[in-house]
Amino acid sequence: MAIPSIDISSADNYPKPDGIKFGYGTAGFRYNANILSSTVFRVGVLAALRSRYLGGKVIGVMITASHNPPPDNGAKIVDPAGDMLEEAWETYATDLANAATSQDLADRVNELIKNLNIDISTPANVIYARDSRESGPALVKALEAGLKAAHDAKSTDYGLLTTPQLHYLVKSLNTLKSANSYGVPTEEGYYKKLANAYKKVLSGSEPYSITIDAANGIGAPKVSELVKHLEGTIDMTLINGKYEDPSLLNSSCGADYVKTNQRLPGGLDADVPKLKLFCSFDGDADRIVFFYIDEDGKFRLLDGDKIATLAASFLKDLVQETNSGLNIGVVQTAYANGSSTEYLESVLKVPVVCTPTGVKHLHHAAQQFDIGVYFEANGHGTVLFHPDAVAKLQTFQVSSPAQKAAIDTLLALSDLVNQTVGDALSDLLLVLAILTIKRWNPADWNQSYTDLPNRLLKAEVRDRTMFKVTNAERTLVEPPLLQSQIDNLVQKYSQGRSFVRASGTENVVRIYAEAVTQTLADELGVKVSHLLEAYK
Ligand code: G16
Repeated sequence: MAIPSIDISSADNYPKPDGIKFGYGTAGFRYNANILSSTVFRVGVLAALRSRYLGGKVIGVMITASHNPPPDNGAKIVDPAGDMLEEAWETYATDLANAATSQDLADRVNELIKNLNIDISTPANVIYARDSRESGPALVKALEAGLKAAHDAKSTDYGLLTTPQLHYLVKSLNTLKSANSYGVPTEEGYYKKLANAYKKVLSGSEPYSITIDAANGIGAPKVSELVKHLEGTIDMTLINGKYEDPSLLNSSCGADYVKTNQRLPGGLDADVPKLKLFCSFDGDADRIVFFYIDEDGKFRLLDGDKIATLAASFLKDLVQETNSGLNIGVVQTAYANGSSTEYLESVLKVPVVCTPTGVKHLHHAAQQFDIGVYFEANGHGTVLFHPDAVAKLQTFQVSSPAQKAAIDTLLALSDLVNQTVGDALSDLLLVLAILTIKRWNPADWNQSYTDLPNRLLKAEVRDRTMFKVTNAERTLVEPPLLQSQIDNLVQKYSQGRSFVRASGTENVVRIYAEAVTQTLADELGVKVSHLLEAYK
């Protein structure tokens, strides 16, 4: 039987800009919004094909550029389980985004339909949402045009959401009325699930006090909504909550700013109380980092590594209490501070896996454990509870009240964390729950290990695609000789470590350096970045 082709002549309204090669990067397409509409149209077409290919499962599309500055935007596709798009399909996305003309695009689409044997009469189902960027509404129009062109895919606009909320909805819709239903597939259902789990974990405890820097992004109204459902179990103050003014997004505030600059975000008084807990979200609230001012008045960062170690240590104690034999592992990237890895392996005795940057890589590695904790140092991460591990806990024959309490807490935590992707709101509650139970202030949390001083820098180069890496991004294979030049520098520094990799979200190359003192880490970072001047 001949496979019917589809007509996407409306792509003419969204011509591809000349001279640009689009790539599906670390977290989807991410560019200046002015050049993105052709790509977003094609993302609509591909999302509809992906849904049909999977028999009509719900696929998500998020219009966001997360931590990037206000003029940027992006699009990423969410797979039915709420995780990131399967890697083979990233290649198809890049291929469609680079079709030069509408005819070329139609040919590539029809070829994909043929090669993958996609039945285009299968109803497609795509849901989408956007962050608070000014360019969002226009890009949503381009997406809708792409969905319509792809044989009128059924689609639902969820308006303004955080990225993790869209991931939650995709998974909840696909598991609706099934034995492993993930949650009620509404925004309200999301808040209720998190709030109920938090209240269960912390019944009767004093509310923890926290000030949240929402990066002037969509996390601001959404965390306020969540707090209403928490009914006084959290004492929250919000700063940088002006999401209605998109020009302020991520500007001198937010998780990326605080992590990279290792300083307080704008919007705080100079006279910040000591030992009080703060946190920063990024622009679409899929990342979170915490911080405080210590007794000597020094800024202290509690980043993704500190969240991972806090969670792993707490979960390990609980698992031991259950006597269930479940295993726990932690997944990190090359950006993980050397001290955190050392602490996990030597003190907590937890296995650590290192993957390339990007939640998609960490997520898959974490699925190999009964309980997999994954966090990038930048604060992007979550905890995965393997379905078999949850089933084991649910049916476990308990022999003591302590064992039962530990099992109940673990099960409540599996509801508290958004297991589809890193989620600033859910991670916030996870951390507050642990700190409350342990009765820890931020300094107690921070004392588990001392970060090796480090520096993160960016450099603009003429073509970042020439930087090819291996060994979970810790070693450059191209350009030739650059890695040996870096190695020569690193060996001169006590506890020195440095690597260079191309960003998959910004048009820069990132440089990470670590050494025994801050002065030396800064110096190593600057020297490595000087090596990159040859590639400008
Ligand atoms: C995205 C990814 C993260 C990654 C970050 C930076 O975060 O989801 O996994 O760490 O980009 O990636 P790169 O170094 O390749 O630019 P977000 O919060 O911007 O979506």
